[in-house]
Amino acid sequence: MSKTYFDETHCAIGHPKSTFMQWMLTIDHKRIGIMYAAVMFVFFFVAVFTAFAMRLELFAPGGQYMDGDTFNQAFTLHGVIMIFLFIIPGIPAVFGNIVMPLMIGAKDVSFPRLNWFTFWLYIAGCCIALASLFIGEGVADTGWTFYAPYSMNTGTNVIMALVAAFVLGFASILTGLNFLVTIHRLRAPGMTFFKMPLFVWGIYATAWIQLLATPVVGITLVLAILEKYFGIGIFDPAKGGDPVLFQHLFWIYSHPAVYLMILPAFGIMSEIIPTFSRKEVFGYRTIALSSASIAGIGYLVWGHHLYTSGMSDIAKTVFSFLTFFVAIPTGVKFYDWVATMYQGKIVLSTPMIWALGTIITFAIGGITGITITMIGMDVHLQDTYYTVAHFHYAILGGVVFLMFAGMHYWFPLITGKMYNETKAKIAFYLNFIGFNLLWFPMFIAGYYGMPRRYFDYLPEFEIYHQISFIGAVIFISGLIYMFWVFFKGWTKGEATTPNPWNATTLEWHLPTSPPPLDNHSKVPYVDFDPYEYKHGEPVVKFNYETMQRID
Ligand code: HEM
Ligand SMILES: [Cu+2]
Repeated sequence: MSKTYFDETHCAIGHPKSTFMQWMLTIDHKRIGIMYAAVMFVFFFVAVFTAFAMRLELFAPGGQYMDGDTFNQAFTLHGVIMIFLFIIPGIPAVFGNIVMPLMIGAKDVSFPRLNWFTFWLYIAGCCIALASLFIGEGVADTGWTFYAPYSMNTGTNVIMALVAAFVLGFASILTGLNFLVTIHRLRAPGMTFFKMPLFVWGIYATAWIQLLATPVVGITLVLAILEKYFGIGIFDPAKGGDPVLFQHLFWIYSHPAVYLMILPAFGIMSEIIPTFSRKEVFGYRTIALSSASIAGIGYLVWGHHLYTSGMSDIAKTVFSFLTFFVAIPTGVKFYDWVATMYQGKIVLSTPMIWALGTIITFAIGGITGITITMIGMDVHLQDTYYTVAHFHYAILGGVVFLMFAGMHYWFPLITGKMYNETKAKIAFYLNFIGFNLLWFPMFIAGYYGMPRRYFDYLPEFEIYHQISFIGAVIFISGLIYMFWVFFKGWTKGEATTPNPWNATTLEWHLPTSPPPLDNHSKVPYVDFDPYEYKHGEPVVKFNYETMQRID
């Protein structure tokens, strides 16, 4: 058995003997991706824990065991962790790192040392965020959007949270830069842009957003810090500033950031659907180009977050109009996925049922998004639980679910082992049922006027919160169970072959599973499309040692 990337690694400094230091200093893209995953999921569970604390408080009207101030801190902590520490780095940091270079036949990313530095910058950002819990007057209570003027006036430790977000933003920019250069420079010979796997397209479109949009939020956060310390009067109306300006600057980044989360997730969907339909993907070019156009349109629609903040009617109308356009390329992708499955040899393995489930949940998230794109509807639904349900359907039922789909899909590649299929499916159904029970009632509660960010409510909303609570218990059990199944699979699972799914893209044509340190034994020559199937069988076959085609 030849050595895998678990046995040996390249390090940023020297050749440490201890395994621990080898991991700390590793510049191998696969190991760095695993490190990101480990840290991110720890934070994910911390945020799930604060969410559960909120659901427990909301179980009945009136205060149960926390006061309003604590509740404000709980949802801020939940939102900041989920958004800045977990889902923005999310799929690019984990699967962009682990599989993107493998998919284009590269030995690593273009700048492996920068990749190492970026990971530690991310850790630094996380540490600053954590420190804000213990230093000063407690966690920020502003919500994850840090809206002025409240964030300028509250006594809580907003500054540190802003600095953390700034550092994390830097890490995001550097990741994007590294991936852009990698995709441009390190593709295997013969692999033109339109021969790249669709996940690589997703990462590519995302990387541009990371590079071009993140600096805007960086500057905004710096302005907020200056305002708070020196009172320079940018956002504070008492000093001639404009609080709505903060919202504009904030959403100019944060709306594209939503696509930064979802585009790589769509990329995962576009890998799984053809693999488990054993069919060439339908409309390859339209999927690829729709990622690019979503990334572009995403810059023009931030105003839909400000319908109720005071904007001219013309501005509102234009933003509403433009927002609808995002639905077009998104719809194109959905139709392409469904058309890919049509007359395919569908295999219902766990990654595929996650993908199919996500088509449902993300569609609900997307369609309810369209409803609040309409100005009149939004005036009614803004800051209600309808909106909370909408974004949880989109982010949790879209991005996070597809991340889970990807974890099942690439699990054999990363670990060389297989999880228990039946148990993994049970975990899926727990998650799927729990999730819908958790969030669907909130559309109704929000529609009837249950406001968000409130720790108390009128008795008529009780039933929705109670159903939601039961959903949360099932969902969180499902999450824990799923990670348990992964853990068991990794430690005790059966060994797999390099290509257990009969997939066609390059990351499945490695000499060993898990992959060796330097990935493919030879640089492959790519004179084929990414998803070539004939009669349900992959067309291109490789000799994994020489990387020569043998079909
Ligand atoms: C176990 C699953 C989850 C539960 C039970 C949950 C629950 C909640 C609750 C109760 C709120 C407060 C709503 C309000 O009063 O306005 C909330 C807010 C929020 N959640 Fe989640 N959530 C979960 C997962 C996620 C995930 C995966 C993300 C994103 C990756 C996320 C992002 C957010 C954001 C951004 C807010 C708004 C925070 C704010 O208003 O500042 N949540 N969630
Ligand atoms: Cu938006």
